Amino acid sequence: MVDWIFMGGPGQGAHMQVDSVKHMSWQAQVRGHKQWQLAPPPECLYHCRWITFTVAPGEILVVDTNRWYHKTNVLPGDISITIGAEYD
Ligand SMILES: O=C(O)CCC(=O)C(=O)O
Repeated sequence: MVDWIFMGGPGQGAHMQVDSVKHMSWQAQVRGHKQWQLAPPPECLYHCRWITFTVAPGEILVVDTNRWYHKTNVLPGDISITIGAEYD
């Protein structure tokens, strides 16, 4: 299983992608604010909506990044630090 840490300054983030890891994951926002955009997996493309939200320090996101396309953007004000791990 993969553990990870993402760090970046305002305006940085991940481009729209899906992952290729074994399980879904939790991601805890430690510092800074980061906007996420989730785009539905193909099987619910015509029924599900895009989801856009911001995570703040102390919040934890649980998402299957293998299925949901995702994109992130660190918001102005501080660097962003996120830790996460796969779980089953
Ligand atoms: O947290 C980020 O900025 C990127 C997260 C990501 O792309 C991932 O978990 O696969």
